[in-house]
Amino acid sequence: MMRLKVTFVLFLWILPLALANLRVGFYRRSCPNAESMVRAAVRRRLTRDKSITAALLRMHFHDCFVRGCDASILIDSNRKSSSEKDAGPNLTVRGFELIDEAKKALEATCPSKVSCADIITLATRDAVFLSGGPFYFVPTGRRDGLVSDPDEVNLPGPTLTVSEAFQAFRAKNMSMDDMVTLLGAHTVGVAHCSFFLDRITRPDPTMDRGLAAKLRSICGAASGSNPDPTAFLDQATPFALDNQFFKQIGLKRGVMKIDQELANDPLSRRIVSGFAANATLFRTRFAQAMVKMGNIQVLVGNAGEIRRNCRVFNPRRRI
Ligand code: HEM
Ligand SMILES: *[C@@H]1O[C@H](CO)[C@@H](O)[C@H](O)[C@H]1NC(C)=O
Ligand SMILES: *[C@@H]1O[C@H](CO)[C@@H](O)[C@H](O)[C@H]1NC(C)=O
Ligand SMILES: CC(=O)N[C@H]1CO[C@H](CO)[C@@H](O)[C@@H]1O
Repeated sequence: MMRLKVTFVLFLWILPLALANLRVGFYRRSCPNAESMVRAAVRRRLTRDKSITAALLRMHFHDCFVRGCDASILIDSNRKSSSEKDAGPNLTVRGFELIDEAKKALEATCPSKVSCADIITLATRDAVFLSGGPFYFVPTGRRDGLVSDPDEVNLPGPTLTVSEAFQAFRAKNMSMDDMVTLLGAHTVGVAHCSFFLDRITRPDPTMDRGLAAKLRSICGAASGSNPDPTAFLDQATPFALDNQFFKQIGLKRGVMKIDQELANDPLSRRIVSGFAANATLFRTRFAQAMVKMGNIQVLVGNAGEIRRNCRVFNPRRRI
């Protein structure tokens, strides 16, 4: 009797913990091909659009930093209510069609099983690997959120100092090392001139002169049809997930202020030089930090829902 009671109490205590955790291979039984189907969609897109890796990384970051990794970023606004997509910093998040494509394939094979939040996480993992970055196992089992509110979007901006930017990361239990590592995602992709114009319109001693001249020419070509041109964030290998970003900022070739600050600020510069000197170290840490970011405030168990269409909440069931 005593034994039974102890086991029972132990069981009650362990059960919520087990449910509350993501785990690698969550869909092994419910949808065995889930991960390979997501990978196929990413691979197809990458063959014609190398920029999708950057799009997914940014989407994943913006998703996880608003209300946790719950696919709130995917909700379309409608006449009745606006969503995160309407908030300023969303501006240029892209790649939504790729998530739709993967979701469509998954719904055809295993309806209502695989969350949109997990699709973002898996697609980002695959794009990172297919762009030369590390492969890592990602825990899955996230559920999709029921809220997407533009007023909750409060992401760090590119003109912050390192310590200001760190407030946003610390609020998510991420360390300075995690933040510097994750900003290494700026080794792929682009920024619009409006995000760094202040650094090239007046002399900025923290920027390499050659880069400043190049950026002035890119941004000076703005026109009616292209009012806000873009420049690569990594001047050396803009489509490769490598440690070049850290080498470039060491040469004053950071495009946005926050990027350059990482190399200059005593809070972060040793981490930067460590990554610049050791590509393996960056790969290892990047994989770890991505998994950690993907675990921020996730919904699990019976919380939230598995959206059927990533852009809209499921219709409420009538009781
Ligand atoms: C302090 C933190 C961060 C700030 C202030 C920041 C800011 C920005 C800004 C302003 C852009 C340019 C957007 C545009 O012009 O379209 C950008 C691009 C990008 N960001 Fe960040 N970011 C931060 C952290 C991160 C993190 C943690 C990741 C992912 C792990 C990330 C991934 C990217 C990528 C891949 C791009 C290129 C997007 C593209 O080419 O479409 N960023 N970021
Ligand atoms: C950060 O960790 C603390 C202590 O473990 C916890 O209470 C809090 O909910 C965590 N915050 C996030 C955003 O995960
Ligand atoms: C680079 O980092 C890896 C991974 O942490 C480590 O094992 C290795 O010793 C480092 N190499 C050098 C030259 O410091
Ligand atoms: C992708 C997307 O939906 N972007 C939106 C971001 O917010 C602006 C401003 O509200 C909208 O015009 C964009 O359509």
